[in-house]
Amino acid sequence: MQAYHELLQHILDNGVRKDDRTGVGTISVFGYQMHIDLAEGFPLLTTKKVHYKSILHELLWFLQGDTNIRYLVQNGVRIWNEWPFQYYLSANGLEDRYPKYSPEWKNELKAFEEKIKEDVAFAEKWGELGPVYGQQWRNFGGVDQIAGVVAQIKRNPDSRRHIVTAWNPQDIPAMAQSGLPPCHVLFQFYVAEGKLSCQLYQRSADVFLGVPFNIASYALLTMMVAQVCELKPGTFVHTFGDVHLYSNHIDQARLQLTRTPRKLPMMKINPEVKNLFGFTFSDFELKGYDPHPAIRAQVAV
Ligand code: DHF
Ligand code: TMP
Repeated sequence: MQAYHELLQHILDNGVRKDDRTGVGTISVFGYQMHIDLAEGFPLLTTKKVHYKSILHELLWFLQGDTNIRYLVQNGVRIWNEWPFQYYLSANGLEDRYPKYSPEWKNELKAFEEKIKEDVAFAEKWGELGPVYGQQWRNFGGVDQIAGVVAQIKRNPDSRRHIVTAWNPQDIPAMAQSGLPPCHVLFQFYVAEGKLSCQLYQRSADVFLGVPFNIASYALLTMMVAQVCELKPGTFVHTFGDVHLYSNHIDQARLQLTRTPRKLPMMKINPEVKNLFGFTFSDFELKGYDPHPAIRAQVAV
């Protein structure tokens, strides 16, 4: 995945200093595009170990229309916990007692995760992210965009209207409260020569932590939609708005750039599944993933 390394290097070389909502600070560029050919293997980074099970569970969770972190937490996926946790602290006047990123904050986050796992009522109250991706994909003001786009690809593949949007202006305030307004905002499918391609517009992109997940997630979604529409996977086009490297991820990015990419893994999907909403975790098998070690970094909350 040379394209990802080029993006990291591009930001290091051309990024400008820019403050941001989280207070961490970034170097940032505006506007960038990558083309990833899905025939070359499954685009999971090999220059650091990426927790692909989180990506798969998150995608299945989106497709179910779920917006509560409980399913994720129960399956060992922690990537969405910090935002409802921070909302829980602020709603209960606990922000001063647990300063962001402090050891006490990290301990309390673990306790919060345990409560989400064990206590249904607590999870219903505090584990909800608001009307985020799952809700908008499956029920945007009553419209099931995912079912619609799949039906349309089958019926009229040449259409130029295969669009799904998570950006619902009326719902943005409710998303911002305990979750985040969508970062991967809009995607479009394209069919030509028996192949299904997908382009994503991502308005805001954390290049070190979020982007490796976003690439693999949309590659997988494209493969799944291709299978149920009896097409071959084509290209994933990843288009960015504000793509940034947080100031506390710069050393990690430089370390990653010293590493040589290895052969991409393959994703095997159970060929029997013909309904996009019928996939389960065990229908997927990642083969031949041999990454360099993980590189830890603090996510900006
Ligand atoms: N906020 C910010 N600032 N950056 C993000 O990438 C981000 N992504 C969100 C929600 N809010 C965000 C959802 N996706 C991680 C990866 C993706 C993700 C959230 C977090 C992450 O922390 N990854 C670590 C650990 C993964 C693991 O649990 O194993 C990594 O090293 O990849
Ligand atoms: P923002 O809402 O202020 O733009 O902050 C969102 C941050 O999360 C930003 O750093 C981008 C990052 N992000 C990703 O890179 N990918 C994702 O899938 C998500 C949800 C967030």
